[in-house]
Formats: sequence, C-alpha cells, structure tokens
Amino acid sequence: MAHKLEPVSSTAGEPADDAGQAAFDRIIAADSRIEPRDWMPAAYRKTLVRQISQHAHSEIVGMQPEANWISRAPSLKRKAILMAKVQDEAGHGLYLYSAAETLGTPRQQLTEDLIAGKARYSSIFNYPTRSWADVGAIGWLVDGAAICNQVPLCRASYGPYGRAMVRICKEESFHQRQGFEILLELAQGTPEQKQMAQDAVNRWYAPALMMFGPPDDDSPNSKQSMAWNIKRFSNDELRQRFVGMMVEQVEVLGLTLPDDQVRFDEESQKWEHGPLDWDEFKEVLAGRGPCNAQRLERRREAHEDGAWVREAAAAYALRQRNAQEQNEEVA
Ligand code: BYC
Repeated sequence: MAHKLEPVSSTAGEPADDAGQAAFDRIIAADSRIEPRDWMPAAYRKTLVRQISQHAHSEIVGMQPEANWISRAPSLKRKAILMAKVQDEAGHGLYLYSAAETLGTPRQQLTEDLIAGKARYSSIFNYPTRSWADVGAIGWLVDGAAICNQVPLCRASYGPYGRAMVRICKEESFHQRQGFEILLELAQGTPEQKQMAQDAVNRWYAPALMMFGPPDDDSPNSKQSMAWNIKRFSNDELRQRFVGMMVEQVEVLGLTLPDDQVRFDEESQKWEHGPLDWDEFKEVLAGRGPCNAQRLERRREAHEDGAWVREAAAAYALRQRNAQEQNEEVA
C-alpha cells in the first residue's frame, strides 16, 4: 500500500479538551513550541492563520512594486540583484503559505481570499515606486522595518512559523543592505541623484513606520498574541526601536529623515517620532490606498496566467503517485 501523507485537520484536537488545554498552557508557560499535531485552542489557530496568511500575501504582493523596476534597473548588475531579491520574496511567500497549511488551511483557499479582496496584506505595498531610488528606499526602510518586526517572530510559539522566520530574516538582511547600498550610491552621486534618494526616503518613511500596525491602544490583537508568545513586543515598541536604528543609518547615508520630532527620550529610554496619519492607514486598509486596486488586479491576472502551471504540476504529481503505487504493488 502506498504511504500517503495524512492531511492535518483544521479542527485537530478541538473543540475544548481539558488535558489538551493544560498541555498547551504548559508549553506556552515554558516558552516552548507548539507543533502542528499538538492540541491548540481554536482561537490560537485562527490568530496564526490570520497573521501567517497576511504575512504570506504581503510577500507575494510585495514583489510587485519592485518587479516594476527590473526592466529599468540602471545596470545589468542591479538588474540581477533585483531579480534575485524579488525571487526571494516569492520564496518567503511559499514558506509562509506552507506554515499556514500546517494549521489546516489550504493555500488555494488563502489565495482565493486574496484575489477576492477578502484578505489583508501589508499596507506598505499599496504605495507606488516612482523612481529607481524607491527600490533603494524599499530595501532600506521596508525590509529594515520587516527585519525589526520579524526577528522577534523567529521565537514565535508556533514551530513552523518561527522556523520559517529564521530563514526569511537571513535573506531580509541582505535585502536591506542592497537597499542601503543603492541609496548610498545615489546620495554620493550628482545633486540630482542625491535629491532623488532624499525624495524616496521622504515618501517611504511614514508608510514604513505604519507597517508595525496601529498604535498599541488601537491594536485589538496585540495583548492576546503576546500572551500566546506569538508577538514578543508591541507595535509601538518595535516602531520606536526601528526609528532608533534609522536615525543612526541615515547619518551614514548623508540624508535626513522627514521627521523633525525624532528624539531619544531619556526618561522612557525610547525613541519618539512625530505623529503619523492613521486616517491614511485606515484608508489603505479599507482598500482605498494609491495602488490597492492595481495590486489586486495584477495578482488576479498572475493567478489566471499561472493556471496552466498549477494544472501541469498537479498532473505530474498524479502521474508520479500512480507510478509509485504500481511499483509498490509489483514489489
Ligand atoms: N498593513 O491588532 P493589530 C515584507 C491590521 S512583508 C495591513 O495590531 P496584529 C516584504 C491587522 O492585520 C511585511 N494591515 O494586529 C515583502 C489587524 O486586522 P485584522 C509583512 C495591518 O496582527 C516583500 C488590524 O490591522 N509583515 O516585509 O496584532 C518585499 C489591527 O492590528 C497592518 C508581516 O506581516 C499593516 N501594516 O499586528 C519587501 C509581519 N498592521 O487581521 C518586504 C507579521 C495591522 O484583525 N505580522 N494591520 O483584520 C505581524 O507582525 C502583525 O500581524 C502586525 C499587526 C504587527 C502587522
């Protein structure tokens, strides 16, 4: 008989199970890891599917603003680097969809939710990339924010998510350096190039700060996610930490942050920044950002264009499985 992988049930161990709950509580209290076949509360599973799938969608939609510049990158070297980076993002999406699948939610369903406009992805990818310097600003600020947010997620209590994040963070650190290096080269170039770099930083700074999510007092999910050791720090804590990192790095670039209220508060030992436009954030989340419609339309087209690849891969997998079963029967 052929060995078949058993699908992980989305309701494995649920509903309520006192022994399962006690074991789950012990694992969380010991700061250890929950694995796919462990019992877990339905709300924990739901929160993880929500966060991991949003994260996966962000990686996939996030390919678009940068891919937009592959054909216009200023040299063959820059083109090759950018192509590799965009491919890395596709890989990140795949690790994350796989992690979400271990919770019993098929990738097909997640993709359908995305293209139907029912799923969230990071607000940041609804802004346009107007110049080559924007590719640098995305690498430096957006990947920088992603690293700041994602390094603590390597310790997330759900094993497949934490392990996926380890690999993703390693690749993100290269991405950030390539963005920094693009900006550095522009900042040390002609006055026009330097201005282009500054203009990109000016436009991407606030949206990058908003990537960390709403302020803590307006973040309904943080408290429970922190109690479950999914999130390790609050949205504001990570945002403040990120601002501190950027303050140091922007000096090396010879550029400035478009925020004259950035300062280190000695009393709280935290970085403070100027106000952010949370109405704009809400508009973007509601689907009314500068590029929401375009991003979703492109994602839909790509999904339709890729139908033949999925069909071919499924037919190939079926043929392989049949051949393996026949071999096992003969043996
Ligand atoms: N954009 O209670 P909160 C990348 C939603 S990919 C959109 O604080 P939570 C890259 C939030 O989902 C970067 N929505 O939520 C890729 C919630 O809505 P629902 C992606 C946002 O989950 C390619 C509501 O607002 N990174 O770096 O505790 C190229 C209330 O928020 C956003 C991740 O996904 C946002 N910015 O905290 C280059 C990291 N912020 O679901 C780079 C993993 C909040 O209740 N995710 N919302 O309807 C997380 O760490 C957390 O989910 C968040 C939000 C910090 C984002």
